[in-house]
Amino acid sequence: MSRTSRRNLLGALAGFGGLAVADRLADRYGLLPPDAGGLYGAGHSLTYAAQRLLVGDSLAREFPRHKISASPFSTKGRPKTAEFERLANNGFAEWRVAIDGLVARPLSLSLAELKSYASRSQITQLTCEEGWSFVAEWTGVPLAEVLQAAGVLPQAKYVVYASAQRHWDDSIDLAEALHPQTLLTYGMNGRDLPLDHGGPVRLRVPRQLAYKSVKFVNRVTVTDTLQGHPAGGSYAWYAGI
Ligand SMILES: Nc1nc2c(c(=O)[nH]1)N[C@H]1C(S)=C(S)[C@@H](COP(=O)(O)O)O[C@H]1N2
Ligand SMILES: [Mo]
Repeated sequence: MSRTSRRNLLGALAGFGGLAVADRLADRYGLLPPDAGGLYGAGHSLTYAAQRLLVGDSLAREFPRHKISASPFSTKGRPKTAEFERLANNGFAEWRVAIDGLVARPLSLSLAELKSYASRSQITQLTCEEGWSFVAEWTGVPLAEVLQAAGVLPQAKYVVYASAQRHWDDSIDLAEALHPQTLLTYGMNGRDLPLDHGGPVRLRVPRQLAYKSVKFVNRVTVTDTLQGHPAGGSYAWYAGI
């Protein structure tokens, strides 16, 4: 988008403030999230368009070490399957994260293989939509590194990620997937990622609300559509903070 059209769009968003206007502009500039339309569509579109334009590629806030929360909250549930128990009892030695879909070289990564990529640690806040939050140090491999190794095909638009826990599969757009702070995490506060916080592998998406940071991730699929894929269940698909 040119500088002028960007300014015009921002002016329109600020000046009219109407959801219908924002919706039309978002549509015109290709900024409609996949859950646009329906009862809550206009509101979601406004958030997505406004955030994508105003925030762009900005970084989620990172905190100094002394801000790390002493007792982080957790929603605690874990996959209730025999397969998950089996993998856990074996120290997740057989856990795999598949990278597939619109990639040149599909991958199936063990924890050891994930850890062989250059890691990044960042101290960020995990913010639940219900109003609580905590700060922790997260360690993992930038999803961008893994996607690059797999070779993302040019028609890619979204990344769908699956959890070993039912009902938590979700998706993000490619920009968020390639953002340097979006990590496939396997460590928290200097130790292995605890099961309560989604171990052995959790996708941390620190620029969005906590429900986008899906725990027990075992598959990442690159797509050009979200048709037929779950997109956040009853939550808004785009959860920028
Ligand atoms: N697989 C899975 N991922 C999940 C959830 C879950 O229940 N299962 N809860 C989400 C929500 S709503 C929140 S607030 C955070 C909670 O993360 P925590 O348990 O590390 O505090 O995980 C998110 N990711
Ligand atoms: Mo949450």
